[in-house]
Amino acid sequence: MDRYAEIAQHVQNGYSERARKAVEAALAEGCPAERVLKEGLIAGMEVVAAKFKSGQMFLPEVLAVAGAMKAGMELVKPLLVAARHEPLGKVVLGTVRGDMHDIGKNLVAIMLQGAGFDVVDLGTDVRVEKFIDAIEREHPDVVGMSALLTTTMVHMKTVIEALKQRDLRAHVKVIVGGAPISKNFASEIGADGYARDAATAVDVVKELLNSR
Ligand code: B1M
Repeated sequence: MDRYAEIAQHVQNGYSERARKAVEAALAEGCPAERVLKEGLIAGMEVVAAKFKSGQMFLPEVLAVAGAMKAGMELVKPLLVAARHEPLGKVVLGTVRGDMHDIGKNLVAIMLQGAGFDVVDLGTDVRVEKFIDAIEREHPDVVGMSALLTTTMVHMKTVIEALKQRDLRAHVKVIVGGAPISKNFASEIGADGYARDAATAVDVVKELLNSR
């Protein structure tokens, strides 16, 4: 088993300490941080997501997996961020109200930072007022919203409506993403962009900034 497969296996098993050590070893051996992230950590998480969906894994196991993913990501993140130069722009990012899922949103943050953007991460369960306050305070170029639940994705529209009411909509581009989100949904709620994964999110944010 190569290092990447080993990391993916520890993530799948929810072994935080082993995942952390395997990531540490891979980086010490010169494995690129991008490959450790994609072929190790994300690959492991993808297997778990499929198993959870089909009822082969349950919440307590998934929580352990999330911990292992986080342990690995903490080592990879500074390396991806260190490669950056002058900020390309500022992005305010958060998982919407009622939603605690942050693994995908954190990946988007890491990828954006790695690509050279300043990211203000508001965390999870972000209420509309918190998005608005951050936008008024930080003056970002883009606001990014993540949702993993069909019951919380509706809050994305609430934020966009609040931006209009505060006359902020023209000053900030909006990108949305997350497992239940589609391009159609993004257009319906009036977002400027949609990305199905973290790498695409970087491309979309760049396109949105170029289109201003
Ligand atoms: Co939850 N969960 N979960 N969960 N969970 C899902 C989302 C679910 C699809 C599983 C299922 O039943 N099949 C289901 C939602 C069903 C639905 O709404 N249709 C579900 C449920 C029901 C729940 C609970 C309600 C379960 C319960 O309590 N009974 C509960 C809700 C808690 C809450 O939020 N209020 C819950 C809890 C949890 C855990 C806490 C155990 C854990 C989250 C841990 C954490 O995030 N810190 C968890 C997890 C891990 C999952 C699954 C298994 C995996 C999600 C994940 O991290 N994927 C998930 C199943 C699935 O997605 N198939 C599931 C890996 C991650 C890299 O992908 O987040 O999709 P993802 O992000 C991708 C893209 O979507 C995109 O880029 C990312 C990277 O490529 N992306 C963006 C994401 N945000 C973006 C933003 C962008 C652009 C792209 O621009 C701004």
